[in-house]
Amino acid sequence: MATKRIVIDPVTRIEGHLRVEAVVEGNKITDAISSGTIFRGLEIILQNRDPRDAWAFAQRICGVCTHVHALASIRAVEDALQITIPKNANLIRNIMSATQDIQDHAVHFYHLHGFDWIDVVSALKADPAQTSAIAMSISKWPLSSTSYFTEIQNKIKKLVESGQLGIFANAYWGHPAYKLPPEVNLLGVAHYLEALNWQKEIVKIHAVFGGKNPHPNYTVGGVPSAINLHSHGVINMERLNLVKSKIDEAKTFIEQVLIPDILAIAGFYKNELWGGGIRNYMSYGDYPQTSINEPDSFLVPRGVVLDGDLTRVYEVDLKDPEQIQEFVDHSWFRYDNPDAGLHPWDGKTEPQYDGPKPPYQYLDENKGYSWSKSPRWQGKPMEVGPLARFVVAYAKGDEEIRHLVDSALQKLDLPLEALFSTLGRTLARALETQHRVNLLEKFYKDLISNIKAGDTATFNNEKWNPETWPAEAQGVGFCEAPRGSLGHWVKIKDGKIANYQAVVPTTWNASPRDAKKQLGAYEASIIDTPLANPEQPLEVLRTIHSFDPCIACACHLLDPQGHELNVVKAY
Ligand code: NFE
Ligand code: MG
Repeated sequence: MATKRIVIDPVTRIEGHLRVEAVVEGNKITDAISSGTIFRGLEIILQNRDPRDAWAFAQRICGVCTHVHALASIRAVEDALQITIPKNANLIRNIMSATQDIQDHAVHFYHLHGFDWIDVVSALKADPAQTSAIAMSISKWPLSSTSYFTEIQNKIKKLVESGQLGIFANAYWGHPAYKLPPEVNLLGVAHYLEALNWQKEIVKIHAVFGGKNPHPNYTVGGVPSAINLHSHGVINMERLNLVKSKIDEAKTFIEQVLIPDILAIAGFYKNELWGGGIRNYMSYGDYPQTSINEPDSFLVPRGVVLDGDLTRVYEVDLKDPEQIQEFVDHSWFRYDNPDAGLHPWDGKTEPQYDGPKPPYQYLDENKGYSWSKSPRWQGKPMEVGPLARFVVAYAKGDEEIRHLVDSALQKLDLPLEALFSTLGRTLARALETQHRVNLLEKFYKDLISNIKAGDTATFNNEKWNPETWPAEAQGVGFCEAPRGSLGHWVKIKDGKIANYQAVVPTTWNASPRDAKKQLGAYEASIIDTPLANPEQPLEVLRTIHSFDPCIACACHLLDPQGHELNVVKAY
């Protein structure tokens, strides 16, 4: 059968530059490569700096997951220097993380991924009265009248008639793989616009505790937020009440808009259960109730599930040199031994581009083809992210996750196996917002009762002076970022950073092949995907987007020449 090679470059509605090439036989994908096409070098920039400053540089790895790199960085330094943090600091960090997850997931669902499923142009054909009836049948969200949806439809009409689609440009409108009736498409567009407004409200929680968003402030030893309930200029009762009001708003939005939407939309796509890929899932775990050093206290559990087998969960040890390693034999980096993996404490960032000279037609999968490395756990490729966290938690018997998953699948009349798919990944991310808003309520309550009991400490300065540090130390800091397991490994020597490596969620998922030719999670996930129209590979975009790619994070490495790759091509 004749084969074709499709190139999508750049994949849009993501952060950064991702290129995907897929080999198509007939209308099925038989091979794929995923390439991160930017280099920035943040790990090099961190060398020789004061470890207490590392978070501020590391945080600039990304502007989407704006807080997690700061958190992983300070946790790494605290691990190296054995610094413990006050209870309030742990609670506030958990509140910051849950806030980040909710905002990032909602933006992904509506703004980065929604239009893979919702056809804006079809919404013009909708009967607003029917949209209103559907909206009222699935939710008590007040913005649901016929006149409201008519107004939204008129807005879209004006845009389409102007010929300038603006935020709605660059999509395969009218593609046969769109399955929603016009009325549900109209509902989706309305909520796209509402979510755009709402997402800026939830991040005010970051501004309260971290001064601003994106990139809230942090500090090694705690959080930089002084608490005094009766004082101006610090965290007081008025600020905490604002936080509570944003948590309440988020809960209403998630329960009345986001969750009903995902269930309604998934109902029309539930027969499309491809996109599972490697079915190895990993979570480092996060949301410690006591300390990050006590994984048993994590409210998002740690573990690995292999090949979708929910009967067994493997332990993960981030300090074991055999467990987590990065390979570069298909990346544009140099190791002394190109086939060996390096644990991040001994990791190297030495760029060595040996790809084709731009402009080029195709990359060569037998050579280097990405600025992303290939991380592996025990030599195996892993998927990380909301679905991975859900699979691990489900396998470990986490009751809340089991309830969330079982009730959603029951409503959709789908078996558990359906989770291992593009749809399952998108469903898990949406359901995770419900889990996180429940956590937000809990952490907020715990914070208030701890403060009311008289504990206002937020910072531990015992080891602030570098003279108290050992001559050499090493640590690892981790968290569960919106896109998955994130780790920063630091080595400190004579008060300065001697080595720094970040292995981020998108590096796991977007990774190229390794020395054993095992595909990364994106690559494996699109194999066997049927394409309705290979000239318009919407199904590929759906699956790749379902991971919520962030190439700025994955490559954390700028292309000094600024390669001209910003053309979407489909051969
Ligand atoms: Ni730039 Fe990130 C997240 C991290 S990478 S978005 O979430 O870490 O996947
Ligand atoms: Mg790295």
